[in-house]
Amino acid sequence: GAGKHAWFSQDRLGMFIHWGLYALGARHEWLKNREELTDDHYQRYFDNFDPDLYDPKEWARRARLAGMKYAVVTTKHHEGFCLWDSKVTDYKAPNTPCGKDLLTPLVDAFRAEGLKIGFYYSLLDWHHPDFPIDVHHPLRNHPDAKALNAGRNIANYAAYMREQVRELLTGFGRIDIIWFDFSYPGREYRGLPGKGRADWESERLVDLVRELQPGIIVNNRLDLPPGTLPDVTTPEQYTPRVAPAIASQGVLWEACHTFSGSWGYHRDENTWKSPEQIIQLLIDSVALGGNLLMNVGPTGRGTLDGRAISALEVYQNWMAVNG
Ligand code: FUL
Repeated sequence: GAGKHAWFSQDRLGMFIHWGLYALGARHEWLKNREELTDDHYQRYFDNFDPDLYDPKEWARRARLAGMKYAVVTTKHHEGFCLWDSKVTDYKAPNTPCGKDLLTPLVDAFRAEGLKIGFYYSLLDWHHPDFPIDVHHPLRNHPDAKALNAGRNIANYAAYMREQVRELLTGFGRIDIIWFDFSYPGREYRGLPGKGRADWESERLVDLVRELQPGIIVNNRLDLPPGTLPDVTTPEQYTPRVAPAIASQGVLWEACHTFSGSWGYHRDENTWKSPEQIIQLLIDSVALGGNLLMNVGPTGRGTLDGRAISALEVYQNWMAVNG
C-alpha cells in the first residue's frame, strides 16, 4: 500500500541502469535474441568484458544532480549475466577479465549520494541450461529446438532464481525496489510456449522477497494471480494520459522510458529525445501522480555516453530552477 511506500510518491524521478555484456555488442540489450546468437557466439562478450573506466560514483553523482532520488539497476538481464558474485553460477562479472563484483560498489556509490536502490532481475534467462527454449529464446528457430528442450527443467531454474534473489536481498543491505521482468503467459510460437506464474513460481518468489525485505516495493511483471495487487505498475515507453485505474486501489505507478531507442547501450541508434520531450515526460508523470524511471545504458568500458550525459543535464538544469 501507499503508506508503507510513501517515499516513492515523494521521490518521483529515478534512474534506470541497463548494463551487462550486451553493452559490448553496443546494439541493443536484446541482440542475442534478435540475431539468434548461440552461447558460443555470445561468449566473446563475456571473454572481453573489462569495463576499465567503470566509476559508479560518477553515475551516482550525475543521477543526484539530475534530481533523481533512486536507481534501479539490472543485476541480471535476459542474457543471464550477473553483475554480482553469485554463488550459484559461473556466469558473473568476477569471472570475466574485469575480475570483480560490480554491484557492491554501485550500491555503495548511490547510497553515498543519498539515493535509494532497486534491483532489476530478469525472469528470462537465455544462458541457464534449465531455462526452456520458448517464444523469446535466441534458439527459438533452431531446427532442434524441441529436442534441445527435452532435458530442461524449469523447476530447477525457479529454484535458481530463488537462490539468486536470496543473495540479492541479503547481501547488499536494505533494498528499496525489486523489479522483475517479465511474464508472457499463453502465447505460442512455432509450438514453443510462453511463460507465466506457474513457471517462475511467482507467489513463492514474492513470499521470499517479502520475508527477506518487508519494506520493499515489488513490481507487477510476475503474472501474479488475478486479484493480487502489485505494489507498483510499470507502463513501458509510454506515459498514461489518465492515471491507471489500478491507482485508485492504492497501486503506485511508474513509467519507464529511454532517452534513445534502446535500453542497453546502442552506439548507432539515433532517436535521442529532445530536451522538451525529456522535460515533458517528467511533468506528465508527476502531474498524473506517477513516477518516472529514466534509463541510461552505460558503455562496455563503464562510461556514460556523452548523449546520455547531455540528457541528464537537461534535468539538472531544469531542477536548478524548478526542482
Ligand atoms: C522489457 C525488457 O525486455 C527490456 O529489455 C527492458 O529491460 C525493459 C525495461 O523491459 O520488458
